[in-house]
Amino acid sequence: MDFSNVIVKTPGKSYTQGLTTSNLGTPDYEKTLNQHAEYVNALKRCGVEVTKLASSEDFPDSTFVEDNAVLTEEFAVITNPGATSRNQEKKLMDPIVRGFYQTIHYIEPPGTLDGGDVLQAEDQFYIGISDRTNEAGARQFKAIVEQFSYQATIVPLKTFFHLKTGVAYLGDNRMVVAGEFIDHPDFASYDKLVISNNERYAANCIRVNDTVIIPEGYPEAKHKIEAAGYPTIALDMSEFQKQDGGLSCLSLRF
Ligand code: CIR
Repeated sequence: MDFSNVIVKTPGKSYTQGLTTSNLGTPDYEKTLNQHAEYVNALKRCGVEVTKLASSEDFPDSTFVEDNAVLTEEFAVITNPGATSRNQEKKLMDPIVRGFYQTIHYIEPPGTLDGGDVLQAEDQFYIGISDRTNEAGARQFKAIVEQFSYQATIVPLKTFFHLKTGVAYLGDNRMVVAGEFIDHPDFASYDKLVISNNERYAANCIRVNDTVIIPEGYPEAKHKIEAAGYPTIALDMSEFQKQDGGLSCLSLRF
């Protein structure tokens, strides 16, 4: 989980009109910008170089850059995002990723794939099939990573929005799991930190170098992650949670 770079994107004013299923209300734009700035500060404290992209008003959800690409040590994949209003975000991300990578693969229609449905644990990928990622997209992604000697397992989702809404890899063979992933056979071989249902939003956390960044307000999750030996930084994520977003969605880490 060693990263030297991250890409983030400032939320535009249109962010408040983005996609959501949460019923938590409309985000406050000023508060959103402040929470995003705190997120960037936290990443810097973890020792990464931050590339900050300017906002794009045409794409209300484009601050959730994770869905546009999957970045590994050797290659990048530009996704084909599954939501119509988000699909062309990939065109904006492509030239940015080209600045960092020579080997770039693309998910092609009819395949769709959101980066939020891809979890990497060492040389193993998990690919969720969701409302955003279809089987054709998942199979394309699997074929790409297998060319580079990675393994990939396709995981059809039952209730979570994206795969990483409910599971995070912390390194050291350790997974943070919630909901349908707690007893999922695909994650049976990991040491699991189980997040209870009332704290399940905290399952979307990110390890960046030595630190685990977690959402603020989930004491049980914080305690379990710290007891496992990881220092944490807790961030107020209220305005991102309102748009179904979490900590992983807001950055590409590589
Ligand atoms: C969307 O519906 O696409 C955004 N409102 C939220 C995307 C969250 N991304 C993620 O979980 N990777």
